[in-house]
Amino acid sequence: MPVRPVTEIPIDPDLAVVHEQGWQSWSPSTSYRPGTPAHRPSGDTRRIGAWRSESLPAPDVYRGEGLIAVDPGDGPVHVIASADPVNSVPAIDVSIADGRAVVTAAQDVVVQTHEGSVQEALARWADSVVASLGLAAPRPAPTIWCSWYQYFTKVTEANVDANLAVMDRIPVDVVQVDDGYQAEIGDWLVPSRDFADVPGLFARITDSGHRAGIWTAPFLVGARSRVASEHPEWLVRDNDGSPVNAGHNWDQDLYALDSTHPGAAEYLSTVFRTLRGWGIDFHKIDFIYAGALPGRRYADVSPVEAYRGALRLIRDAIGPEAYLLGCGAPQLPSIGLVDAMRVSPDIAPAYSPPGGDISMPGQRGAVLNGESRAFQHGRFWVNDPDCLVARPGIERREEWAEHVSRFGGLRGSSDAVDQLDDWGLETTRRLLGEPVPRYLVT
Ligand code: 9PG
Repeated sequence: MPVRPVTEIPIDPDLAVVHEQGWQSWSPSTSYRPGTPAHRPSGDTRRIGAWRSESLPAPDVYRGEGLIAVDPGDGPVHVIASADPVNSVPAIDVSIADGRAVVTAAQDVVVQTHEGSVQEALARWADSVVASLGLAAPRPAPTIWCSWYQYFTKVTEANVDANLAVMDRIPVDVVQVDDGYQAEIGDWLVPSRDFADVPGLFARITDSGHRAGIWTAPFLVGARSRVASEHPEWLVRDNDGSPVNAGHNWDQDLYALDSTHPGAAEYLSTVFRTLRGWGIDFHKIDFIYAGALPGRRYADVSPVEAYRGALRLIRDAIGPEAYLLGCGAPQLPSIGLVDAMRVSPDIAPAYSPPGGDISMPGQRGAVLNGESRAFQHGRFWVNDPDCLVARPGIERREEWAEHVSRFGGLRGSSDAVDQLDDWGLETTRRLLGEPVPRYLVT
């Protein structure tokens, strides 16, 4: 669809800001002074894995995915957004020329003007979305312990058991096993070498009085997986017939599962019904941008329709009571379909992300997005700013704890419990026990 002019907003170049909404959890989302370059990916793998796969704007153009805001500096904030933000997420571009912000978009957008800060204006827009969709208030999140930020992919069954034995030191509802229990990306029901009995482990978690949580990346298929070799017909394809590039991680190419293929849909349902049968009722579904990649699918539906259909399928399989956390997730297309949403790149022991790429793990990017997406909390879902990590060795851990306290809807801890010193233990207890406000931006 051709790009069309939307509006031109006169700005004060010294005071104006443009606020970009990124596509998915890890996409940099923040405000820029006109003339300041926006964060952009270093190459194709980063573009696919953390920005949006289709295209990038010219270097001097600001882009919001379905949502952008212009604060002219001397008048109300303009919010420009998709007319149907859950189903259609056009890129909305802003370029600055002759003291004006020139807005263009490829599909229908609406323009709202609101007094107040950019966050307040975005909150008013989000209120209008909530009202038009008739969304119910999000369910409060349980507190969680997550294996990732201590053990990463090296986690073992013994590690989880060891933490379970001392979990009563912190106020945790859900014990969530992250990446590492599975043999391969896509083979969710096949255990890795370091897990002898995955269902048994989840039984021990529930027997200990905790709820059981699990990580999956349900729309990714690793090139090394059984699913990829046994069911090539389940992959989303490019026009030339090759599987679409869903990124690169775990030392392998990644493909996208075509959830509209009946076989793949049945497989997804079986996976999540099986996890439910293991007593799991907290699901962190990750890298789910892969479910909305453009490409050829079995059914003739748009990428966003396919994505929303796949989330509904997962919800049907996990049951209405299970708590669903999206991660690596397209933001606007997830509205109404998840309980909580990761709104930022990962926290990491190092403050600055590798190579300065703000979408990579590091406190800098996590804080940037956590603040920028505060308006979403309590409206679309519960915001997950990523886990608290409070053990010694976490760079600037006091600042991170402060961020989680201010911007954390979902409260998680991701340290080996016995690695926490007095400060770490006290801080973890305090933050997991704090009441979470209904809204972060009113
Ligand atoms: C498990 C992890 C954890 C973590 C998730 C996600 O851009 N990247 O290459 C990228 C890789 C991994 C990543 C985020 C971004 O981490 O956010 O909490 O579950 O997967 O592999």
